[in-house]
Amino acid sequence: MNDTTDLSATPSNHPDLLRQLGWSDFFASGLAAMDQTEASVARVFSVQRNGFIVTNGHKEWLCSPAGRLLKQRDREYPVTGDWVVVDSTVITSIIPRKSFLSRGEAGTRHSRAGSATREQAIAANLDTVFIVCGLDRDFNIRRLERYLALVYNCGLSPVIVLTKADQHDAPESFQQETETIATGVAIVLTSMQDNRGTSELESYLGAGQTVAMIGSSGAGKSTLANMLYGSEIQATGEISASVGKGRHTTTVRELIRMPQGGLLMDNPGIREIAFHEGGDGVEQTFADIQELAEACRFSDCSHQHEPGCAVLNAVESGDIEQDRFDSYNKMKREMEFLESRRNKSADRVEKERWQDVAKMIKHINKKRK
Ligand SMILES: Nc1nc2c(ncn2[C@@H]2O[C@H](COP(=O)(O)OP(=O)(O)O)[C@@H](O)[C@H]2O)c(=O)[nH]1
Ligand SMILES: [Mg+2]
Ligand SMILES: [Zn+2]
Repeated sequence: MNDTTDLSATPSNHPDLLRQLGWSDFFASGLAAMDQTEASVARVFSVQRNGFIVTNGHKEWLCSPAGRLLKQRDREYPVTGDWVVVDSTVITSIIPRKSFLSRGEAGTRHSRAGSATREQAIAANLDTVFIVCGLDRDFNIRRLERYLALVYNCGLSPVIVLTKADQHDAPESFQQETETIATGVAIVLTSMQDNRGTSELESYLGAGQTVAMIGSSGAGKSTLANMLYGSEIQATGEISASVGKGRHTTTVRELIRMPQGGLLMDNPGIREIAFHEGGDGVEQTFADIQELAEACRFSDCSHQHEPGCAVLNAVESGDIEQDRFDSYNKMKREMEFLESRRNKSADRVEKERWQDVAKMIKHINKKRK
C-alpha cells in the first residue's frame, strides 16, 4: 500500500480487496458493460501534477492518463475517488460514476456570454459529504446554506460538522441555529480536545463508504481526519505551516483508508462555491420556501411582488427570516443565469455532444476490429 514507486500493475485483483476500497455491484455492472474484467481495476486515491496515484488494495502506483482521456472534457477526466481501468501504468478509461461532487467550471464568470457552462467534477463516487465549519470566525449560516445547496445539487447527502466546540460554553446554540437552515440534516459538534462527535461521524465511515470533507481552509478538516483515524495521518494547521518552510515534502494523500472500514477524502479542493445548472439543490435547501410557494395565488409566482404571495407573507410575518429569503433569491438568480446561458448555447452543446458520440462510435468500431 505504501509503495508508490512500483510501476507494475498487479496481475490479479481480489474482489474482496476491491470491496474494501468501496467497489460494489454498481461498478461491477458498469465494468461488465465496458467489456473489461476486475483484473484491471483500480481506484484513484490522489491526483498529482505528474499523474494519478491509484490502488487496487494490494499496492499503490503512479499512472498517467491515456491520450484519449487527455482529449476529453473535464467531466470525463479522472478525479479522486474514480474507479478506473488501468493497463499497467496507463489509465485507459473511467468506470461509470455512482455520484460526483462538481461545481460550475472554474472562471465561468469571465467567460463569454452564451458559451457553454460545463460541470467540473471534483471528487467521484461519494456516499456522504461532511460540510465542515469551525465554531470560530468561520461560522457563517449563509455559507453553510450555500454548501448545502452545492451538495444537494450534486444529489449527495450532507452532514454538517461544527468543529472547535471547545471554544464555547454552550456550543449547542450554534447547533440550534444551524438546524433552522438544515431541516433533517445531521449536525454534529466535534472537538479535538475531548473527541466529541467521533462515534456519530464513524457511522458514516463503515465498510465500503466514501466520505468527502469540504469547508474553508482552517475549518479543522485535517484535525477531524486525525481524530477519526485515531492518530496523525494528515498535516494540520501548525504542521502545514512548517511544510511551507520545507521541513516536510510528503505528498498529500487525498483519500484515506479509515480504521472504521470506509474512506475519507480530505478537502477535494472546492475554493469557491460555484453552482452548475440542472440540479435542484436550491429547491432542496429551501424546502420551507418551496412548500409555502404552493399556497401562492399564482402558480408561477416569483415571490417578488405578486398579491397573495404566501412566501412574501411569511417573510413579512417573520416566519421566514429576511436574510434567508435574500440568500434564496441570490442562489435562485445564479441558477437562472446558468440556465439562460445554457439555453443560449444549447445548439453548441448539442453539436459537441454529437461529436462525442461520433468519437465513441469510432472508438468502439476500432476495438471491434
Ligand atoms: N480549539 C480547537 N482548535 C481546533 C480544533 N480543530 C482544529 N483546530 C485548529 O484549527 C486549525 C486548523 O485546523 P486544520 O485541521 O489544519 O484545518 P483544515 O485547513 O480545515 O484542514 C489548527 O490550528 C487546529 O489546531 C478543535 O476542535 N478545537
Ligand atoms: Mg487541511
Ligand atoms: Zn409567491
